[in-house]
Amino acid sequence: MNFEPLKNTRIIDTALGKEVDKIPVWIMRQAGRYLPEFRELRSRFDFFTMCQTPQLAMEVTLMPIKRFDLDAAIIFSDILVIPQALGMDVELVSGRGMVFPQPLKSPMDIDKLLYPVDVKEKLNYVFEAITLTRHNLKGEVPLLGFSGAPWTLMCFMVEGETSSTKSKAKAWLYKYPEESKKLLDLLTDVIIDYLVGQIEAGAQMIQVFETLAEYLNKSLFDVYCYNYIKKISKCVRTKLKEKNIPEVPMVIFAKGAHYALKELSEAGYEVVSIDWTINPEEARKLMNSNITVQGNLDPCALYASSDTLREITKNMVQNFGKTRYIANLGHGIYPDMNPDNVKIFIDTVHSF
Ligand code: 1CP
Repeated sequence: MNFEPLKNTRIIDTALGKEVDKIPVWIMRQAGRYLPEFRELRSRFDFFTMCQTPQLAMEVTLMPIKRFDLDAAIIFSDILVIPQALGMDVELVSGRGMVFPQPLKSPMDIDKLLYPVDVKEKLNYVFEAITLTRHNLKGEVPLLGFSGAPWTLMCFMVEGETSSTKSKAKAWLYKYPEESKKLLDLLTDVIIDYLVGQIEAGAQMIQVFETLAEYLNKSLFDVYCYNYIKKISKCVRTKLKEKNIPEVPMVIFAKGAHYALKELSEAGYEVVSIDWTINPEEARKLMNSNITVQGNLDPCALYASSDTLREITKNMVQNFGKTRYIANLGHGIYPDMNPDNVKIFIDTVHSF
């Protein structure tokens, strides 16, 4: 595909445990609603139309790169494109968030999913967006791909709508353990093909979002989360080898899974991303030392005054230590945050 050579390799090098000149930094949800230029474009197009139109997805991906000294771009898309590829309707409804008009109401609904699915065909628009974006990045920074992890996707597919307890999805784990595993297995297989497709299309690093791990405990995590995220890292690498495509570093973000940090550091990912509720030093102690850690500024620290934000960011970097560390927020940035503070955060990280 003849992409230009990568000029900024900080984030890749750090993921692989190599020394770098400056601490790399990117921001979860950096390509979204807090940017006026995004809101302008979004006022003219439906959200999923934007995801499905490679030219628009590319433009949004580049927006934060044009503004800030970021060390990575992340492809503009959403984790819910997988349920869509499986035949489910998903709508972004103003004031309600993501809505599935027909969620999975009982395990019998699993058979209604369009599975097996030809990921190459159904999600080709994401692959095209990745290739187009790689060309337009001209090697400035690496391009990250991503996917939701099985439990998080299952949660959305069963809940159908924002819920504070996730009790419908959790009820499945207690009432229908075997059927839940069937669904998680199916999602795992789709995710593996989806990630391999993204890497084939030009993604240079991959993040797996298990955002809803915080609703599990260790025993549920062991059965309904861990095996699947391990299978993803293992099978993605095996499939890449079979296709003679070089491996890329992989990041796992299992939000709230402090009860399983050691296991996460042994799940076959180069990087473990941690949320803001755990102290970096503590987290490192719990994990294998050969892992790179990403995180973990409380997103709300971006509401602080410039001086306070600089102070908090400095403390965070010191707490992580400068090696095997990728700076980020502990979760995605919120729509009402000030882009000027994003700049302060990034520049403070780079000033070390
Ligand atoms: O205009 C709008 O309102 C759209 C807002 C928006 C955006 C910009 C949504 C709706 N998704 C996205 C993009 C997106 N989603 C990215 C793009 C790249 C980037 O990071 O800049 C990524 C990585 C995601 C991932 C994602 N989507 C996650 C996992 C990460 C996380 O933050 O926890 C989740 C849970 C979603 C679902 C989702 N997408 C959008 C909404 C409102 C939601 C949450 C729904 C809910 O919690 O009820």
